[in-house]
Amino acid sequence: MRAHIVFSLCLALAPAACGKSSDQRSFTLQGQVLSVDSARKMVVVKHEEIKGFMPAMTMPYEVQEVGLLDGLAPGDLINATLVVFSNGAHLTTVRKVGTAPLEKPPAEAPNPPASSGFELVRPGEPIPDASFLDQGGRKRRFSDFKGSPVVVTFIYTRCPDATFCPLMDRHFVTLQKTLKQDSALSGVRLVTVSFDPVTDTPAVLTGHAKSLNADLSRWTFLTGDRDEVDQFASRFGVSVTRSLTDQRDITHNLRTAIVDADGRLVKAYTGNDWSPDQVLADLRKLE
Ligand SMILES: [Cu+2]
Repeated sequence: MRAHIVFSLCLALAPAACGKSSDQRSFTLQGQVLSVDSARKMVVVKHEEIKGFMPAMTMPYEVQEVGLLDGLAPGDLINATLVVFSNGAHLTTVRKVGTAPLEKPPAEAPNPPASSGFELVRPGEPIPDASFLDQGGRKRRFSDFKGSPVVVTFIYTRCPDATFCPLMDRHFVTLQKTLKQDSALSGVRLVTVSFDPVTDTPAVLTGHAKSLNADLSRWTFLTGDRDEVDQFASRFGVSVTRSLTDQRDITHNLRTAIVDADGRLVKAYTGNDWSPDQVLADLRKLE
């Protein structure tokens, strides 16, 4: 959260210097490479606890330069530098220190598509299913939305930075308005997923929906089991880290995505610089 605020100030004052801000935080990340995706500058790492920052987990990480992935292969053990800034994180150094057998070689994995469960979904691929609770406390599965195109975003209601989660909310308010007026888009659903289930209970989400004048016949707010939400969100490229001492102290990036009526990813927007008009134009191309 602190990082959010620093980043916004920094954007306003000195955009060019932003990347070099001394307020960004660096951590040493040690782990094993599970997969490498040079086209997207991504590497999935199963890593140890990062003291004071995040527990051990498996997650996709972006690298600062694609060259950092040269020669890396699944199974490699690495020491890397993770730099966390407001709208995400990336690896700035990657050093191979060994190799070890992968726990589950892809060939023996139980599911033929052989994913670690955390790999990014690409356009055209089906969105994984997950179960949630909606703002009314009802059990919902993401697959329940099949049959309608969905615009989905990830937020938490306590986000203090007006250019992050609250901006996603405002964009969705704008989308809701147009979707209502444009009969060609009347079937489109909006889904906002909270990655802060500790705070964002169904009751809190109901209040949040009210404050946004959300039309609940079109716009659904979801919360759920933290790990399940995290895993679902990570498939869209969302990374969420919570302070070890306070689960509500959250650092996160942003992803907003269009999912078609068959439940396949159409497009994912990164960060906070997409506009409702862009999303509407992409929705109109669907049919
Ligand atoms: Cu936020």
